[in-house]
Amino acid sequence: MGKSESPKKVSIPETKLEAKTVEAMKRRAAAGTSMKSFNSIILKFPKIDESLRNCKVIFKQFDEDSNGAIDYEELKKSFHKLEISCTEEEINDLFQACDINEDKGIDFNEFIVLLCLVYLLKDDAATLHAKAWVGMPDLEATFETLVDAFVFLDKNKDGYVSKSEMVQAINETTSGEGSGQIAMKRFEEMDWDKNGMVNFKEFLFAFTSWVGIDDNEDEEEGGEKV
Ligand SMILES: [Ca+2]
Ligand SMILES: [Ca+2]
Ligand SMILES: [Ca+2]
Repeated sequence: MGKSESPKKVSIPETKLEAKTVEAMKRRAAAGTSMKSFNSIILKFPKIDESLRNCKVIFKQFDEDSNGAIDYEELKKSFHKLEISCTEEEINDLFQACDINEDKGIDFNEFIVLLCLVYLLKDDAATLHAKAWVGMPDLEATFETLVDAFVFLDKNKDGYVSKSEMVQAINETTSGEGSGQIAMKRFEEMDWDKNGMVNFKEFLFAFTSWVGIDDNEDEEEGGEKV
């Protein structure tokens, strides 16, 4: 468990990466969202699903030794090869943040989240035209949709989605009984650390499970299909 990590500060965003994510998200929020309702997000699920599955191609490129996980060295090399400009520290932060099960490898789910974070954070022309996205035109649109969806939910634009924001987003469009309950359930799924706030990373992880990326793998536990 005990990895040599920089000492944690006890300030609000847990890591530098999270602070940067929040900053980037606020910038995006200032530009507004094209989402009109929670339902419009749901309607995009199939498209997102398909597009994210296609990331498998990129994943395989990164996973040089084909062991089903991207280790730190593989990540570093691939970023370099794809001309994604990140400092060693940034790559390390991304790796730590996305290696949720702490097995020192980035599996496919974790990889999707990592890529999307890169997309959000590296918001400059150089990276946007990096080779990573070449041949995957849908991917950019998909990441954009995910950012857009988050911005839609984050009503007060502070870079986090709170429980009440989630409820508000859903109630705005759906007027049926029980929709509030669904909102709660969705929210609780997202809020891993149960602090009442969902950051973009948590949101992405929830998304990767909602759209059922795992389903096409050989082993399937409890099959949470939508
Ligand atoms: Ca590997
Ligand atoms: Ca992992
Ligand atoms: Ca918020």
